[in-house]
Formats: sequence, C-alpha cells, structure tokens
Amino acid sequence: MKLDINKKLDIREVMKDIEHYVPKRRGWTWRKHEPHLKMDGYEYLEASTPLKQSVGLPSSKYFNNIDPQPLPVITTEIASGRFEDDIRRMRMAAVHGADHIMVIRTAGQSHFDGLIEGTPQGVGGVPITRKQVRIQRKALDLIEEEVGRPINYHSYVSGVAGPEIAVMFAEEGVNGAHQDPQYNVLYRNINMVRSFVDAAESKKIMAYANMLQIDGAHNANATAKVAWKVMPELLVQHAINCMYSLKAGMKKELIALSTVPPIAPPAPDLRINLPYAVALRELFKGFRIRAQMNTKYMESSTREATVTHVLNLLISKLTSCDIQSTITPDEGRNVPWHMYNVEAIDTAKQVLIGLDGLMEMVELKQTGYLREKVRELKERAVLFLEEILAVGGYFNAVSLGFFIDSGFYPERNGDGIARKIDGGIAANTVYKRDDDYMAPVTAHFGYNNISQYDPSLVDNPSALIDGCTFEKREKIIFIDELDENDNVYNRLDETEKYRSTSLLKPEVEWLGDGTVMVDLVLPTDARTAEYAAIEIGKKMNLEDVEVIHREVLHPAEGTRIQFKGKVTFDIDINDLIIPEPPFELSDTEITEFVKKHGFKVVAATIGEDEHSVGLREIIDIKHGGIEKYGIECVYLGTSVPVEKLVDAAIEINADAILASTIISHDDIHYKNMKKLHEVAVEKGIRDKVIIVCGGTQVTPDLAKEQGVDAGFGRGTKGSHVASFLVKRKKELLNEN
Ligand code: Z97
Repeated sequence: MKLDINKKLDIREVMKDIEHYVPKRRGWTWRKHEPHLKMDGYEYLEASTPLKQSVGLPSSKYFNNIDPQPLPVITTEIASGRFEDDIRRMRMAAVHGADHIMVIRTAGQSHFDGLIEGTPQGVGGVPITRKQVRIQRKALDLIEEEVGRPINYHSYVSGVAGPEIAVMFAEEGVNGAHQDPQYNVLYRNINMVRSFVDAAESKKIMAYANMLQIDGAHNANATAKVAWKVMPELLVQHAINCMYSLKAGMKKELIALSTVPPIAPPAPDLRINLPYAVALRELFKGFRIRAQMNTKYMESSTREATVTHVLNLLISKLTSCDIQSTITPDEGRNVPWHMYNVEAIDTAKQVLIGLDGLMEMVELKQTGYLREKVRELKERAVLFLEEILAVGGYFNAVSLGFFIDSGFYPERNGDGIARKIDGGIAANTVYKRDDDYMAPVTAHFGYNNISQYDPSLVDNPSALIDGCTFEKREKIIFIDELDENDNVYNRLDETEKYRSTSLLKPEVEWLGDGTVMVDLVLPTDARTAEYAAIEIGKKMNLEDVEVIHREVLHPAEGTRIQFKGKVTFDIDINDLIIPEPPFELSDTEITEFVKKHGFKVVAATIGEDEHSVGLREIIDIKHGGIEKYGIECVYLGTSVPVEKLVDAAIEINADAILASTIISHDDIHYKNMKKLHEVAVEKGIRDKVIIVCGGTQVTPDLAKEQGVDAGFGRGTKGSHVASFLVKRKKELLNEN
C-alpha cells in the first residue's frame, strides 16, 4: 500500500490484514542536520533535511514554495478521542512538519491494571490498545514514506500496567514514551515502591527498543499553584528520573527532560524562564531537552497563546532544545481541532526557521543577572536534594510532602502532595524474587536466575523458550474487538457516506462532525454579547451552539465572540459548479518573456464608463498589476471612444488593448467589445493586437463570443491578465 498525496487515506485499507502487520522499525529517530542548506537562494545554518512532499507556510509562495525544516523534532499531540480520525490528523500534521506524534489517552490509563484490547471509546475516554497502536503505526509507516522522513510515534508507559504497556510498545514499534515513576506516585496515587520497581522493568524494555523517554516533571508545573515556584523541585524531579533511567540501562541520549517555561506574560517572561532553561541545560549535559509550551496560563485567545508560545520558542532556540513539543494554542478552550494542531506546528516551524543562526549573532552573557539567577536555581535544587538525603531518602521525602509545595524552596508552605510508603493503589504488591524464580525473556530488569537452568544462556535468556515475543513475533496474541457495539467497525459504518459517496460536511475533529466556528463582533458588553451570540447561532440554524471565546474590545463598545455549532446538512460535491482555475504563469516566466520581447498595452475604460478603479488596479504596480512585469502601459483615461483606443494602439504599436467596462445595461459592455473587435479588424490590426476586456459584470465566455481574445470578471488579478497576454503573444509568435 502506498499513499497518494492527492487522495484520501483509506482507513479500511489500512486496517486490512492488521493482525499480521509488522512495524517497519524500532527506535527513535532524530532529524538530520544539513549544514549550509540552500533553498531559493537562502542559506540555512540550522536546518534539517527537507521533506519530499510537504505544505509550506502560507507565505512560502513568495519563496518558490520552499519549506525549510528546523533542527528540533517537532511534536504534536493528537487526542480527538477517535483513533480512526486521529490518523487523518497525523497525516495533516506530518505534511506540515511534525515528526513526533503523541497520542494522548483520555481514559486516565494509569488506573488500569492490564492491557486493553480492541478499539473501545467508552465513557471514561479512549485507552491505548494494541490494535489501535498497530493501526496507527502502520498508517504512520505509510505517512513517513509520503513525506520522506521518519515519524516517531509516542504514548505513555505509566500506571500499574506500565511494564506490560512497555512490552506492547516495544513489540509494536512505538518510538517514544513518557516514563517517570514520580508521575504515578504524585498524580495517580500509585504506591511508590511498586512504581519504582515497575519503572526499572519498563525502562529496561524501553532501552532495549531504543525508545526515547520523556519524564513527567512538567506535571509539577501544571499542578503547582504558582508554576515558577516549583523550579528548584523541577530540577530535582528531572535528576531523580534521569539517574534512575541510567541505572536501569537507558542511554543518556535517549533520556529527555520534559520542560515547560513556567511563567508567561503579563509576568516578565524571559527574566524568569531563561535562567531556568539555562540551569537545566547546564545541569543535564548530554541529556535531551524536550521543550513544551506553557499552557497553565492559557486563556481562550489563540492570539495570546501563540505569542506565549513564540516566547517559549525563543527560549528553546537560546538553549538549543532537541524536541519542540507543540500543544494546540486552543488549550484554554479545549477545542482540540485539526486546524489547531497544524497552526501550532506551523508556529514552531516558522519561529525556529525564522531564528535560524541566532546564536551566530548573539550570546548569553556570562556575568550579571542571568548567571546569578542560574546559580541561585542550582543552589536551591542542590539544597533540596540534600534535604531529601537528610530525611532518609526519596520515599520519606514524598511521605513528608516535599513535592508540589507552593513555597519557593527552601521556603515551604506545608501544602505539598504527601503519599504514604505503604499506601496508594497496588500497595504491598512487590515481592522478593524466589530462589527458583526464572524469567526467560529479553530485556528483563535484574536477577532472572537463568544460569540455574542453562549457564550458556545468561545473555540470551529467551532462547530457553525458543524466543519471546521480541524475537518471535508470531507469539504475540492479537485480539481484535471484544465489544460488539463499541468498536471501530461500527463507528466507520456510521460515517461511511462521508467516506465513499460525494457527500461533504464540515468537520473540526471527526469525519462528519458538522462543527463550524463563527467569529463576530457585537457592539455591547461581554456578558450580553455572549448570550446574544448563542441566539445568533440558533438563528443561523446551528445546533449545540456554545461560546468558546470572548474578548473585550471595549467594556461598553464591543465584544468579540467566537462560538461553535453544528450544521445539520450535507453538500453533494456533484452538484457544485466549479469554474476552471484562472490560467497563471510564474512571475519569472512573465518577466523573462517581457524582457526578451518588450510588451506595450493601451488601456482605457470605454463607452461612457467612468469606473476606472478596477482597470487601474490591474495595471498599477502597487497591488501586483501588470506594470510589475515590465509591461509598458499607456493609460488613456475614462469614457474613451472605441476608435480612439484602436488608433492609440496603432500609434504606439501596442501588443494589446485593455478595455474595461462596468456599466452593463442593455448589454452595452458586450456591444462595445464587439465594436472594439470590429474596428480593429477594419483598421487592419486585429491579427497583430490582443484584445482583453474586463469588468465586474463580464462573463469570460460571453466576452469571447464578441470577438475579443479574453474577458475577465470579478476577482481578476494582474497576474491573471499578464499570464494570458504572454500566453496569447507566444501563440501569435508561434513560440511555445
Ligand atoms: C506532554 N502535554 O506532552 P494517564 N506519564 C506521564 C505523563 O506526563 C502523562 C501520563 C503518564 C503533555 C502530556 C499529560 N501527561 C499530557 C509522565 C500525561 C499519562 O493515562 O493520564 O494516567 O497517564 O508531556
């Protein structure tokens, strides 16, 4: 199976024979640096290999559609709650430049004590299952061929079934995962002893599969009352997970710190966030930095979120992050829609490429405020660690509520999260291995007693059972759907008409969801505007109208509102009348032709028509008129008699006549076009001169019926006219 960029991905095709699918590879992939990459004449110092097929930034059209890719891996989180729709979003994300796709489980999967099978949605959210992972990995294997760059697939190894999940991920070619025992302890109240034992096993398996690990420190940011106050503790949390991971056998370069600039404007962003980022970089040399965006201080304004994210990206650049995660800038209003994933990816791509080579020009100061703050943060973190030792170690520290305290350490407010050593979920479930314990599996942490059974297999324990699932894939038991109602086949059937017929419906996250967003200003206060907007939505025949954003333009004069709602109708694309797109040559082609041959036009509004603005816009250089290509334009003014226009064409030996007319009563515009053609014939120049007529009421085909070469209606741009002139002239010159 191969994807065609102009065709939709067929999810049923992807699912075919899925029980036998073997993922293309294991392990994490970084982007490849292309030093001194040249694109469209520009040189990039910190760009990576360009994509084979991609969608560039909107303004890339001014740069021959180049799409330079920055160095850091770019993450997007996809969590619509329907894995089959998420696959389409992954494809959108990849073509814009994401190569780290994180699937979020919305079920709080840490609470599950085993693997789940099938593809249920359930009441509590969406779990990550083997079937879903395998289908998504297969789709990504196809998508990475489409864009020409490996795509890292990522989820979470946490909870009481962490090691089982790690095994499944290694089997299914998952490339990265969050793994941090502290997450279980602090946020999911899972017993701390159990969490650390499970983590050793999980990390060992992740190391075997060369998966990249991201820790859980960012959760302290999100949970803390004032995010910047936990900065010393964040350094400590990173340190604990990093060292534990090394001890479990992970490679330093596949251990990533999950960091978030803790503060956002209106606080003085960089003065707090930059020293913190520098301290991290210095303390954790050789580890990877996964920079995420601040969402704690996100409201529903996508503009505000984007600005905060741009400031975050500046810090990423100043401290060379390895992975740039993007969270949809709509976090504050919880509308995880396709377009916001793409916007966030484009924001990261745009800013990082825009900042290319920054550190060649500026450097961080080695004295003064920055250095003092960096040192202070490190000192606070070291003191924190020392105090952990002083109270008898990490477990005691957690039970004393050291973590997520609202004080700026060493200040303590006594409101941290405290957990009991023998408390929490799955407490007292850790047992000492028996003397005859045996684990004939690959990538198992610690003592497995193989030598008792076969000393020659100590380094290859699974040979005792003729290979485990890591070597013998056929031993994996694939379970399709367990729930006959809640499964992907039924969900696909419900929306089949939008997949296999010509019906079309708007969507924001799921095929056929019908959701649209309306953006409007109401000249009143915010509260009135909000309720008025809901009424407006209803009058627009939208269902489930809900305000998702309000912004005061002035307390009394006006409020901007964005609301969402659902349309209940479909469009049949077979009923659409879609005109041919206007013919367009590239700017270079037009300019080169004009340079070679010269090109003169005479132009006027004809008959008794004083409407000159349209014609002037077509000619004038300012808005991209034909002058910009070097075409010489002689403008005769308004209400010019047809004969005079033709005479002028003869006099200057024009290549073309441009006539404009808006007035259309009694078809006067078409009559004048006919006359123009006839006078040119009469005066013997018709075979040499191109005649082009335009105006808001002009239908191209009707214009041509009058004998002129082309007619241009509403929406015409200078480039359309110039393209036509060059094309027609080439025909006259027999030059093609
Ligand atoms: C990010 N935006 O990109 P459950 N383990 C860790 C986690 O951080 C999380 C889970 C497990 C964020 C990701 C939040 N993180 C979103 C270290 C969740 C998930 O199934 O919700 O219990 O576990 O880092």
